[in-house]
Amino acid sequence: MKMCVITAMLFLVLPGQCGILAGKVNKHKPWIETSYHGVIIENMDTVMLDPPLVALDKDAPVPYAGEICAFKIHGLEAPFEAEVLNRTSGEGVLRARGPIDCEQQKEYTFIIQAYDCGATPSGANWKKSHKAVVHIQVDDVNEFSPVFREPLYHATVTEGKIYDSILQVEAWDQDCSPQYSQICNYEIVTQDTPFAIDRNGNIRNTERLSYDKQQHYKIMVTAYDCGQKRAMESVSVHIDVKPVCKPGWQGWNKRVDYEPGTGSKQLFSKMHLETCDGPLSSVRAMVELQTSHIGKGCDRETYSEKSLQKLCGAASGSTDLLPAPSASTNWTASLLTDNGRDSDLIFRFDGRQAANIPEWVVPQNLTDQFTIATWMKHGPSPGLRAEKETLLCNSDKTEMNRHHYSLYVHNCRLVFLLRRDFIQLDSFRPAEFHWRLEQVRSPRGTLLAKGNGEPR
Ligand SMILES: [Ca+2]
Ligand SMILES: [Ca+2]
Ligand SMILES: [Ca+2]
Repeated sequence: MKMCVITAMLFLVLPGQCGILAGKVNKHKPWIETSYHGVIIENMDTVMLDPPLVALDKDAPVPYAGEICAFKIHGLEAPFEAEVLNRTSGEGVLRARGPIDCEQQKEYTFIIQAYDCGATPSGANWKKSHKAVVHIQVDDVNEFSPVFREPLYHATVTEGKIYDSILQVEAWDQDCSPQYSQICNYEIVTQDTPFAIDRNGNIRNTERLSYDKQQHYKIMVTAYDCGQKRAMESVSVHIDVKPVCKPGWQGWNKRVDYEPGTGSKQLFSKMHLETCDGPLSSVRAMVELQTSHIGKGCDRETYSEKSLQKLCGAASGSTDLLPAPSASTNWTASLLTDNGRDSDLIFRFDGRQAANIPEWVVPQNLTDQFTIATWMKHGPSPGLRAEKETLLCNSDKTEMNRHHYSLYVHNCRLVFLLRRDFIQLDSFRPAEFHWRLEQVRSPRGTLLAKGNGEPR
């Protein structure tokens, strides 16, 4: 009897020699750790478990009873499954049943149990281990790029100021981890702007802005997550520059152009008083009008004769036919004058008197190119309408009946007569230039004529 027991024990420890007997006994349940910690990278299926998934069975190496047949997971919602890799060693693997999305769920906790293969090939009389807790953490993949919260940013700044922050832009990122979802950096994409942005999205100006120089800026800004993924689309930031409020009269121009004879004209129709919301006790305005002479025009009353010639484009080396009277220039001494100063003297001619300019002053023969510049205020004609009013005349010394050249007003025209071959006494070939000028017709107009024209 005692021998039989020993024999039976021998069969148990040597299952290969007596499979039938051994297969009927499954004494021990498998053993696993009490908890596991796993990590899975999102969108992958393999879970890295710590410690590794291994079930031990004290019945080993008895077939079935000492082998591991399954790991079962409890928790319907857990998208994981476990598979036995090696029944004898008890090694297993844990993997995802489908794609794991970190943005959906970052962690999973469930129960796992190991099952041995039972006492027989049919699996009868199997044993299961205790319940172990598995905690899975999903590792993030940087799938998403930053997106700005607003489609457009807008701010207004006052010129001349330096701001610490004009405005703050903000981007966000859909990834599940701080590393891949936090915004680590912002950047201004537009080149050469007077703005800078910090890592929190605060935009500041790097120099004082001038409303007169530029009233509007448009800059593009991008963002990076902490995984260095850049926003797919930059955002537009519009910055308007507002002028500093300057109290005073506004909406008027210093210069007003007025054409003589066009009737009355409102000078400051859009003028208003800007008080910049300051208190106002009384308003006193004084308007002073100055005739500012027409730019580069020939302004007889402001410029000296020399400056005038320059302005009118008269050639250098010109001859002043009506200089102020002096010891050497006495031919203007008897003329009526206004109260002008020496170089600005205005002579008055009434049709009865003239200045005889000495021969040495006047060119006898005008060259191919010459300019005659004259300024006059043409009063009402004292005589008949058809009478010639001569401004300048060079004639024969005797009789004075042949004009070599002459500038005169006749009817409504300014006429210049030129006879180039006056030395030949028998020939008479004058050329006449006629200008129909508005100034000549107007009795009070100002006359300015340059002696360049085509023979009529
Ligand atoms: Ca067992
Ligand atoms: Ca992700
Ligand atoms: Ca990201």
